[in-house]
Amino acid sequence: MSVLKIVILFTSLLHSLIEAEVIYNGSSTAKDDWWKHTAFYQIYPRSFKDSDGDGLGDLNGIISKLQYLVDAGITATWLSPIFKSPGVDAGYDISDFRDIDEKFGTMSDFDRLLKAAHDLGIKVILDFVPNHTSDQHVWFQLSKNRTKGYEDYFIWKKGYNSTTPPNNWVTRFGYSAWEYVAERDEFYYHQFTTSQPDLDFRNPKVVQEMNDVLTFWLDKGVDGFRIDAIPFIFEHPDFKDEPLADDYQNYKPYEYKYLKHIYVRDQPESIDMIYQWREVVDNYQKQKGGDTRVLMSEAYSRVNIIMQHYSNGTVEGAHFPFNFFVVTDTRYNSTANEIISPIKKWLQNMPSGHVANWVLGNHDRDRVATRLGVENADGYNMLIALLPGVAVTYYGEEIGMENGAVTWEEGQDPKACIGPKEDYLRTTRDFERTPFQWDSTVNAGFSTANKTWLPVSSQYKTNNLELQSKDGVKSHFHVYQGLMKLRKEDSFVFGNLNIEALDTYVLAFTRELVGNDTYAFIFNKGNYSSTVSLSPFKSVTGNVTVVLTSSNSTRNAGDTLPSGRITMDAHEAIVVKSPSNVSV
Ligand SMILES: *[C@@H]1O[C@H](CO)[C@@H](O)[C@H](O)[C@H]1NC(C)=O
Ligand SMILES: *[C@@H]1O[C@H](CO)[C@@H](O)[C@H](O)[C@H]1NC(C)=O
Ligand SMILES: *[C@@H]1O[C@H](CO)[C@@H](O)[C@H](O)[C@H]1NC(C)=O
Ligand SMILES: *[C@@H]1O[C@H](CO)[C@@H](O)[C@H](O)[C@H]1NC(C)=O
Ligand SMILES: *[C@@H]1O[C@H](CO)[C@@H](O)[C@H](O)[C@H]1NC(C)=O
Ligand SMILES: *[C@@H]1O[C@H](CO)[C@@H](O)[C@H](O)[C@H]1NC(C)=O
Ligand SMILES: *[C@@H]1O[C@H](CO)[C@@H](O)[C@H](O)[C@H]1NC(C)=O
Ligand SMILES: *[C@@H]1O[C@H](CO)[C@@H](O)[C@H](O)[C@H]1NC(C)=O
Ligand SMILES: *[C@@H]1O[C@H](CO)[C@@H](O)[C@H](O)[C@H]1NC(C)=O
Ligand SMILES: *[C@@H]1O[C@H](CO)[C@@H](O)[C@H](O)[C@H]1NC(C)=O
Ligand SMILES: CC(=O)N[C@H]1CO[C@H](CO)[C@@H](O)[C@@H]1O
Repeated sequence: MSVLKIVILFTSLLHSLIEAEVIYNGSSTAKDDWWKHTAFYQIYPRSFKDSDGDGLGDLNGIISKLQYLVDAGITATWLSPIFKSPGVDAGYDISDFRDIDEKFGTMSDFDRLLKAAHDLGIKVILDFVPNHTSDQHVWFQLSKNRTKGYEDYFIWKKGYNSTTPPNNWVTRFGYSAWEYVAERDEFYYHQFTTSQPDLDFRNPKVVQEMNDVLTFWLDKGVDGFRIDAIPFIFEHPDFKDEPLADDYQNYKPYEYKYLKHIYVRDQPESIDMIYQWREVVDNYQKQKGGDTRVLMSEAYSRVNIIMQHYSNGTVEGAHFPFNFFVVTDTRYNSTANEIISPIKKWLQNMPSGHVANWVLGNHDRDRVATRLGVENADGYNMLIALLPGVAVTYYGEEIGMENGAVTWEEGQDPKACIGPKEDYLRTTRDFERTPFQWDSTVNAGFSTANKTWLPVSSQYKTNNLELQSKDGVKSHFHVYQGLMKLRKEDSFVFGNLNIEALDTYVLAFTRELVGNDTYAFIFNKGNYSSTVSLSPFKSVTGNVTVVLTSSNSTRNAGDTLPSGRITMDAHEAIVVKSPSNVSV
């Protein structure tokens, strides 16, 4: 026997002694409210479907594709901003919170969208962007010339003189966060571009205005809000200079990372604002009835701060804050344990009685297939769909879309276009915002325009929905459809979670529920095959039956495998089931 074989034997012996840890006890309330086990699908309206041939996606385009969401198995969608905006920051610079931008359509288009979606059983969540307005917003115009009542809607501050701002704060995109306005002989604060002045949430009138905005859309019938950029809502009231970052030497003085952001991020008042918004939606439901209007909050903060978004023990906040830890803490070559670690981090820190959620991609991150490998795309879709709680899909992930190619000249993202050309490739978010690849026709079926707002990925001829939808083909899309069905099984809704690394790059978990089949998910994200045993999961014994596989797997649903010895090909992911075991 070779040394290698002995080592393997020893390792598998060791494994059979290990018992996978229960890291989440299933919740009996997991389905008592519509949002608790829903898969939310993020539509980036600019890039979903163009109905009028101008090269930019629009509301009528979305309406024309609602049936697609139904076919995919999706029951809730959230739309990135569609509000009136000069479009300096892809719609995150809003000039009227109560109107639809004409680029996307009209208010009556929106009303039709909402009705059509509801008729198909799809809930609609809107983006709520409280941290700032566009400088074109009438509130800013009125504040700029000190119209009575509006003087303090924004953060105005005297500088040392007209060229030296009140302090050293810089924007998220780099350079001073203060802009001088001669009319007031004051600077206004802007965390993002100069055309996005920050609202002053210490002014109760601003709080009321924004509550009224929420009520406006609730009256229209929307099902909730995704609240953008929570950490940036408040700044410290003393306006002191921020200190240098610990690793400031690595950055240029105008860059965001040059400073340690102790005064402009994660001020405790930001969390209270979430509690206050929760009250608005809860009171609305109490008065008007209907289903829960859900709040999902966006923040990249430390785990103890994020968990306060849910609740502080007495007051409830967001129904869930987006869980970005699996995104931020993993890389292409992460080991199984390195993926398990952020999963545990969330579940073990989440206040009891709350609902987890799993996110891998969005409009600010490289595409999952690009970042984590197209060969692992199915495995990752399976991972987030089968963990307990809410799953979030960014449009295109269900077909394994990769980053598009966009040149500096074609670029649209202000975060990158504002900076030097040589930094564009590193900083732009345009790559993950290219149009959805519907089919093999011109512009991937996205638009009939000669030029689309961002170029369609050249991969569309080989990777598009039409190809992946064909009967009988193994495809990312068919895997996704299978997942949306599978996650409705009681074991995935109510079951416990046991998770374990079975080899350096092989991650596995089970979902177990008394009286129901136990399901095991096994994902070999590594680039070599590996033989593993499910023995750490004590409710899995004997032979197991394959129920779903990644598209490149050579196995098929219905295949039988011995649970003690399963050889997983490189990048293969499978779901198997083991007959119900009453002793769980
Ligand atoms: C799950 O429940 C069991 C039995 O009540 C308990 O011993 C265990 O600590 C719980 N685990 C978690 C992660 O809550
Ligand atoms: C201030 O600006 C608003 C909006 O541009 C304008 O309607 C108003 O007349 C201005 N007021 C004064 C006093 O200039
Ligand atoms: C503004 O103040 C700075 C620093 O005190 C000084 O260097 C600069 O010359 C002043 N500019 C004007 C226009 O007074
Ligand atoms: C939770 O937040 C609310 C609203 O800010 C506050 O009144 C309450 O004291 C807080 N509770 C705890 C335990 O911190
Ligand atoms: C296999 O993966 C390892 C670790 O992720 C990496 O270092 C190695 O280059 C990969 N080999 C191939 C052939 O891709
Ligand atoms: C993983 O990838 C990163 C960057 O892609 C690289 O720096 C690191 O050395 C790799 N680690 C392994 C174990 O291959
Ligand atoms: C599937 O396998 C084929 C053949 O090995 C390979 O060319 C292709 O890139 C793989 N696709 C994915 C998504 O892994
Ligand atoms: C698209 O290009 C063709 C050929 O250059 C031109 O005839 C047509 O007018 C263009 N259409 C639009 C909408 O610009
Ligand atoms: C599966 O679990 C659910 C929820 O606990 C239970 O209602 C159902 O009876 C179980 N199914 C079987 C076959 O026991
Ligand atoms: C497991 O499957 C193998 C091959 O299909 C079969 O020979 C064996 O009897 C099965 N074992 C059990 C316990 O069902
Ligand atoms: C929290 C938040 O609102 N974030 C947004 C603030 O504005 C910038 C620029 O418009 C967006 O990129 C952020 O997503």
